[in-house]
Amino acid sequence: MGLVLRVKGNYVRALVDAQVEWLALPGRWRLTSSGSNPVAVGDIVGLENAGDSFKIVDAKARRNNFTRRTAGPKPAPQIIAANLDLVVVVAAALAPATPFGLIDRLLVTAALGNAPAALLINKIDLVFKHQLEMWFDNYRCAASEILFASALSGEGLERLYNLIAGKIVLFAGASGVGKSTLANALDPNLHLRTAEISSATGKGRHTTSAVELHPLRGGGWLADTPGLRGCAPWDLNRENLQQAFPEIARLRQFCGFRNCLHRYEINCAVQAAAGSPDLPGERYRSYLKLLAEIT
Ligand SMILES: Nc1nc2c(ncn2[C@@H]2O[C@H](COP(=O)(O)OP(=O)(O)O)[C@@H](O)[C@H]2O)c(=O)[nH]1
Ligand SMILES: [Mg+2]
Ligand SMILES: [Zn+2]
Repeated sequence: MGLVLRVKGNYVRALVDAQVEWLALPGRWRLTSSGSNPVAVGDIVGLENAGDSFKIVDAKARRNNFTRRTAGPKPAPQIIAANLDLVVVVAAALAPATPFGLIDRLLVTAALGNAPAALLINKIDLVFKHQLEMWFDNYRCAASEILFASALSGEGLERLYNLIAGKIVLFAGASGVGKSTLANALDPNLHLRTAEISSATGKGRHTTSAVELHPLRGGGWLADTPGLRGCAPWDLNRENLQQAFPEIARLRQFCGFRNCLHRYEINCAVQAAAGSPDLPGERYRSYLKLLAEIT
């Protein structure tokens, strides 16, 4: 068996018996009419001996996945990674501050793929402590864990390290939030490329080209993703969207109508709670936006 660390064209880099090998994809996997990737980072592939190398014969069913929908007229699932112990949605407190909407999209994508998610607010060295409260107020119910850190000052890194040690972890977030800098701070052996924020646009530049699992000192694997500027969750529908918002999943049982979508229906417990600590206004707005995108 092999753990897929990286996918490049018709080849994968895989960990086989504690060795890293490049393996060719089976011919029948190369052409998929759906446009979906047949093998993803984090997949476990079955192998056969083939001379001095190995041949991929199959792939184990995925335990979970982090999959977005490609843009364009023929949307297809783009599996960014699979079999994750944790998705860390990385956001920046400033420079540039990550919009709530993108964080919510990433959290929903993780939930739809059945992957556990935590939220990490990086660059806290750039703001005052009291400015962090809004993140906590907004995401208290939404993420299993909210961490605050600074890759520059080192604050919060120990807690992050303890959370991800020994796990297969994906850092998901926009470019420029500090994913690569955080990874390097956690493990100085990684030497991932980092970028200055463009002074012209205030946005991060693309430096990470492909998703790749890197070994962490002390055990575990960390995938640093290319910046996800947008993220349309794959396979979103009216039912799983409500499940992906824990606040709404909890409140909906009190709505007057069983199939209430919490927009303008009467006797709606969700609308009634919107703006309260049970359902922060920004979270409710994200729900409505995502709901409007479902056709
Ligand atoms: N002030 C501050 N800057 C940071 C922090 N983490 C990363 N940066 C800077 O943010 C920029 C983008 O970082 P990078 O790791 O390339 O972001 P990525 O695109 O998410 O991988 C770089 O200039 C980093 O030095 C932090 O905690 N505090
Ligand atoms: Mg990066
Ligand atoms: Zn309702």
